[in-house]
Amino acid sequence: MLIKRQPNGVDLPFASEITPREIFESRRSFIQKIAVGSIASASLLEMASREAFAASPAPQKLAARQNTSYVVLDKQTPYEDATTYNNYYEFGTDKSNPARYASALKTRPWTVSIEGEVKKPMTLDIDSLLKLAPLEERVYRLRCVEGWSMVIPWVGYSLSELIKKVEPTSNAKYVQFVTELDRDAMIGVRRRVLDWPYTEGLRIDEANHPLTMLTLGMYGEVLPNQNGAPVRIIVPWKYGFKSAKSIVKIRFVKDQPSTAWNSAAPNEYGFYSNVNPQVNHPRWSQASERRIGEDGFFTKKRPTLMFNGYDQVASLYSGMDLKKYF
Ligand SMILES: Nc1nc2c(c(=O)[nH]1)N[C@H]1C(S)=C(S)[C@@H](COP(=O)(O)O)O[C@H]1N2
Ligand SMILES: [Mo]
Repeated sequence: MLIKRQPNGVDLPFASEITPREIFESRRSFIQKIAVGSIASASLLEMASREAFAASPAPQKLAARQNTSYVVLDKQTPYEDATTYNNYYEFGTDKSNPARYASALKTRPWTVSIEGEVKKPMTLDIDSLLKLAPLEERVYRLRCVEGWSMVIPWVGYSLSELIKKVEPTSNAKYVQFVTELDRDAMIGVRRRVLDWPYTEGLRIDEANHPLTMLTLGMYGEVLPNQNGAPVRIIVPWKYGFKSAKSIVKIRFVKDQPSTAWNSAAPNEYGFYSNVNPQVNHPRWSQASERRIGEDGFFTKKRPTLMFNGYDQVASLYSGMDLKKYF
């Protein structure tokens, strides 16, 4: 078996050799399997049991009242799919990598600093963020630019609740989200796939739209690390990459901020990145999508909806050519 020796001295098998499903099997059956010898090496056995513990900590409940104004009626994506098929490039570019490696990230203590064009800059820890506004459950569609989507019950509140506390100045035209960069915990940042730390941005009216959610949990529990613990943003009418994970800084700025994907490939990923079936990605169509968890060989793709079906945001873009501002 191929073992990659990590600089921190931990042996990691190549990602492709253990499937995400195995990680989420109960610790008992996982360890039983090791006992019957399907994984032979002693150091790997130790590593695997350690990882099995780390990957399934006791889930921490997060009570929230469902806000029925923000619930799509599509069938919810099974928890296992939503937590094992992820994009979080700081932990590797394979969909199964974040579930395997993100447990290395320490999500407490954690602070988010809110700065720039605001009258009241502040630094808030996670407990303060949990208390800042009543927690709501909202069931949102999220569509990745790659052509797949999920339906997830998120826990949090409108980002506007936080924005009004810091009192943006009249110069605050945009908001930039800067995410965590932990070179020890994040094995994916050893390769310069993107400019680290991962950054994203919104126009101030997009950030203030009630749909835009400061998110601390999902499925009634705190966010799993692979889904962006301890705090992320969810912008359901935009492609998934706008929904930055593990945020440490929110900057209010005058000019359109740089964002990781836009800097990496400006012709493929625009600043706006509204879900739009009429604007194809240069390398593929955006007209349809596959819903994770319900895809089989004969499953038909779903048509992709303008703004991912969130028509209430259309007025934010009236008068804009959305082919130009893609
Ligand atoms: N920090 C960070 N945030 C990120 C990403 C990332 O690589 N790093 N990937 C984005 C992409 S491309 C998608 S589709 C969503 C996926 O969120 P999910 O794994 O919770 O479904 O997270 C987004 N947020
Ligand atoms: Mo994505």
